[in-house]
Amino acid sequence: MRTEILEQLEYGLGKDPAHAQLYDWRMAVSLAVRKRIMAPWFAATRRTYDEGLKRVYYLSMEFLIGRSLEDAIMNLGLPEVIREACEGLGLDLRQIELDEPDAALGNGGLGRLASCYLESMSSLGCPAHGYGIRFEHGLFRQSFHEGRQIEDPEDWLIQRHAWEFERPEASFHVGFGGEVSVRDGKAAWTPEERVIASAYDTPVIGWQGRWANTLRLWGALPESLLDLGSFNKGDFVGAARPEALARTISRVLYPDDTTPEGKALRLRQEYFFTAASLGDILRRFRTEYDDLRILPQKVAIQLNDTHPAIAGPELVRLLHDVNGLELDEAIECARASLSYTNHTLMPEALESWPEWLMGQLLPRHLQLIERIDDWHARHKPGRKVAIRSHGEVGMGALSFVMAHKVNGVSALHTDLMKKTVFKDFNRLHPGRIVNQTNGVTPRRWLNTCNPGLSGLITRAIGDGWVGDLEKLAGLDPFADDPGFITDFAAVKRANKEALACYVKDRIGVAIDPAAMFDVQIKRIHEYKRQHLNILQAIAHWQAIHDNPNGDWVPRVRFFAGKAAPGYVLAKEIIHLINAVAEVINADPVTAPFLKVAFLPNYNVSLAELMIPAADLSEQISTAGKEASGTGNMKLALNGALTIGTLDGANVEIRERVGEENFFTFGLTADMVEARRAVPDHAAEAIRASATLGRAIAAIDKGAFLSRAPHIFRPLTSDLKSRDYFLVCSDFDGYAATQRAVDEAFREAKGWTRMAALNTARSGWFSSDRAIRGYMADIWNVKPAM
Ligand code: F58
Repeated sequence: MRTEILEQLEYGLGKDPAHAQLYDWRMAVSLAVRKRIMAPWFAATRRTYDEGLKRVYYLSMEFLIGRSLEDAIMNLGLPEVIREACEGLGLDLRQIELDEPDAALGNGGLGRLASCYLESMSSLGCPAHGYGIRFEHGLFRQSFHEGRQIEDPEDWLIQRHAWEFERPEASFHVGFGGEVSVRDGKAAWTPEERVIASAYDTPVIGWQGRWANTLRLWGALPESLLDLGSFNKGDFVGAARPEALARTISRVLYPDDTTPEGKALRLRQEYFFTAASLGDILRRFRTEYDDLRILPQKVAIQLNDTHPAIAGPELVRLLHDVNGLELDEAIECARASLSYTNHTLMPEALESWPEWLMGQLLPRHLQLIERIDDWHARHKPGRKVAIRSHGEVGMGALSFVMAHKVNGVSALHTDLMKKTVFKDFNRLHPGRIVNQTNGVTPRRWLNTCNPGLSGLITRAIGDGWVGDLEKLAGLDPFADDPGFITDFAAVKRANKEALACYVKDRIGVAIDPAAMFDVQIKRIHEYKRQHLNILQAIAHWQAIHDNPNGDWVPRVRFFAGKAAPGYVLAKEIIHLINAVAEVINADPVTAPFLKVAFLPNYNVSLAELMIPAADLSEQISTAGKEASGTGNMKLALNGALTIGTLDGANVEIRERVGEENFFTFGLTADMVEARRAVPDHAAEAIRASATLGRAIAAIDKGAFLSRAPHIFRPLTSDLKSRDYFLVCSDFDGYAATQRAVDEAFREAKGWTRMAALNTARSGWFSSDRAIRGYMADIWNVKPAM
């Protein structure tokens, strides 16, 4: 391995070892590791062809990958070999691993789920491709200036990406605009404009290196790089226009779509990667089979949310317009191949496109959507559901109609889907909606990120759990083994010390690793209610002040997460948390008992540091709003206890870990609507809770930003009036439950026992289990291993 690394450095990168920098060594090590992936990768592809195996295609606008080197080393079983080789070369492997930038081609849970699922498909030997966009700039970099969020562009591709293979030979022309004409009774679309989708492949190696699938990301290029006419006239900027326009499509993840230009770009991105992926899927299919009607027997295409929903009409176009299948046959064939995962019930997040925009960019698709609506109405006459209505194309409805299975991501979410957004569709198509509760890969989210706990588990029950997480159940009896509990607590303590060092280093706040580490890490959103958490922190701080000699349980309240750049209230929540943190962290009276730390730039790598160090996991969304959550699973798996509402997968986590090992509070999904209907529910809740009233009053009086007390007014007045997410109504229940958490934490042994039981009973939340569910219930695919 040492020779291999040197060879990569010298001959692959052209670098003299005497002058190599950390980046060069990281590239050399990565390329040496990557080489070991080639044999299983080729073998998997060959087997899939040789045995005519059915393939899964996972279409996702987002893949939140994080770093890859450590994951690859672990899955290939190479940690010892690489460590020794690095030592022999005088290199620190950890330092090399940490030098890798995160690939952050996603916003949050949805994108991270896609990455966990790709890893599980490889680990299980499910023949699959992931398809997405190779964004040049991933999710923005977050920093704070005077407590406010600042966004800077992220530039992970400034350095060479070690894991990808450019495939200029695999490219597709993707059209936009233009006209539809009828020739010989057949519709033909002549786009006005075309861009090239060019492929970049990354192998995804599974556990124990036995199988590897491909993540194929598309980059956008112009058909012609330069407008030579303009160039020769001296208009150099104009000459580069075609290139700039085309490349914009794969430039930035989820651009601001509040402007008409932004909205059109998003639709272009969606069609761009969907069309290229379907083109590629049919090309591959045609190398093996002639009859497109057997497509559903050989191909399962999963739509990760509605972002690739245009796949429905695009596949119909390819089958009907281009390949001559009858329209009904084309629709049936497409439907039998497609399935759709819904990740949200929030009406504002359900995509729809104005017909005029779709007609402009994708005229043939708009026509086909009308035909699909007609076809649907013919099959279900007299029903009022339609994809097109009020001048808009509903992408949820389109996905539903064009999928043979539609799934939710937790039991509660699936149930609510049937009762709310897809109520009418569900009545028309009973049985189409199924549930697949989310899962997370145990390789990254326990084995790799928490080596201390992994080692302890392996010493207790062997190492089979990494490939079969339900084996963690074998830990249950160890929860009553004092030696195991002592070791479990020692591992947690060491992880907390590591995080404490990072916090001191990064934001200069000194924290005590003996304190309870209370973490809320996720996107900042009103429904996730970070403001409920900080309000209770304020109340807690005030209570300590009232009685500084009280027997308080020391706590550090951690926050991390990004707000969408255009989401004003979410950014205000960040500002408030930072302002509160500044005051509390500077208060000598409360210092022994309370600190608040908002860590900037939350990403996969920071999650890998925070999750193993957490004692308490905050999962406090308004019931009915969080589709599932996956951070909740990662935290429970790593031995954090949850304080949570009965929302998303919290419900299933609680069922499995036991309600006595879970802190539940708050309105249930059934109660939420009724509560919202109570006139002045917020004012009533504030009147009933002196603690809450006092906390809000402190914000209003400028206790946290004396120079500009009005700054948080929009937030507090919303809380006092509309309070759509019922922060006030849930406050007292939350505060009381936090006191119960404190009491439990005092009993260190009892707490660790509960933590260990959370780990032991979280095995079901593996993405391997989830993927087996998709394979059996949706894709009809058998594992190749
Ligand atoms: C998340 N959705 C859900 N959307 O909120 C979460 O409950 C669930 O666990 C997770 O999906 C996986 O199923 C989510 O992350 C997004 O990131 C959107 C992507 C498109 C732009 C707007 C955000």
